[in-house]
Formats: sequence, C-alpha cells, structure tokens
Amino acid sequence: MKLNIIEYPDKRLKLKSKEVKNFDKRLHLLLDDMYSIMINTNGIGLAAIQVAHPIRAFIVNIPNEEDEQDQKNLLEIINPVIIKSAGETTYQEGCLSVPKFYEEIKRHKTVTLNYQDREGNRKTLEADELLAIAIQHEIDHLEGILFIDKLSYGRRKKFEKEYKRMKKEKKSS
Ligand code: Y12
Ligand code: CO
Repeated sequence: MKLNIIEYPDKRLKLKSKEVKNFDKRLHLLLDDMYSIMINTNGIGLAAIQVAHPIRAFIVNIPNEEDEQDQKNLLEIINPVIIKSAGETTYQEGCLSVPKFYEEIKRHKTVTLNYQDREGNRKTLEADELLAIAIQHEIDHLEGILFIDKLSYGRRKKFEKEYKRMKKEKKSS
C-alpha cells in the first residue's frame, strides 16, 4: 500500500473517522505501512486519517530513555474511548500533518482509555507523561481536530501567516 501523509490545509484532516469493524488483513497491512512511514518521517504518533484513511485507528511509539524508538513499545490503538482523565499539563506539540510548526498545547496529565488491538481484543490502558499527551493528540485527529485548532485566536493568526510564508518559500526554492 503506497501511503502519503496528508498535510494542513487538506480538508480530509477535518473528517470524523469511522469505527473499525473488520480486524482483518487489510487493517494489519495499513497499520504496518503506517508504522514504516511514521518511522521514516521521525514521527512518534500517526492517525490513519493522516494517511487518508478515515478510520478510528492510530499508532504511537514513544522513545525510550536512550531516545530510541523500540518497536516493542509500539501501541496500535483502535476505537479508543477515554474513560478517565485527570490533571493538566502543557507540552510543545508537533504533527507530521503540520510540518515545521510547534506550539504549547494544554492537555490532561493522565488518561485511562478502553481500546481494541489489531485483533479486536478489548484492552484498557492508563497513560501518563508523553504517552498521555500523544494519545490525546491522536484521539483529536479521529475527531477531525488538529493541535493548531486549539490555539488562541491571536496565535492561530500568527500560525496562518507563518505557514503561508513557509509554503511560499518552499515553492520558490
Ligand atoms: C507529543 C506531542 C504530539 C505528538 C503527536 C505525534 N507527533 C509527531 O509524531 C510529530 C512529528 C514531527 C516530526 C518532524 O520531523 C520530520 O518531519 C522529519 C517534524 O519536523 C518537521 O516537520 C521538519 C515535525 C513533527 C506526540 C507527542
Ligand atoms: Co498529529
């Protein structure tokens, strides 16, 4: 499967993704290909909608203490539902669909979620630190929400201006 990461302002990023019902070979191939493209582009999280598949699935691979991404720590999260969240934290977030732009975003410090794995098995996960932030960022993608949608009016305007300038520079180079 040839996958490309779609980038802001592509309207498909605004779609609400649909529940996964078939835990079949096609899903497994998509998850495998998402992993390859995420690692090749230095990402730590990627939702299926970012590769133009509007289904409720995402992957997260948080680097370990040596700052290495070990595939053993890969999480494939399907049909997630947050059942508990607590605390508040901020983190400078980035997104493969909004390249070269980073902003401080407020999130819950910890989240507990129910989800399914690639075989459809039901699981519960308690997440904190960077994993909790990544999970909230990716669940937002399933709702058609980007981290830049969470910016204040002023910061969003600044982003639009900078992003347009960056795109223009890229075109002329
Ligand atoms: C904390 C906050 C947000 C997340 C969501 C997942 N985000 C990413 O994986 C972002 C990756 C990213 C990678 C970049 O590097 C390259 O594209 C080579 C990048 O840099 C550029 O665009 C130049 C920006 C974002 C998880 C945890
Ligand atoms: Co993202």
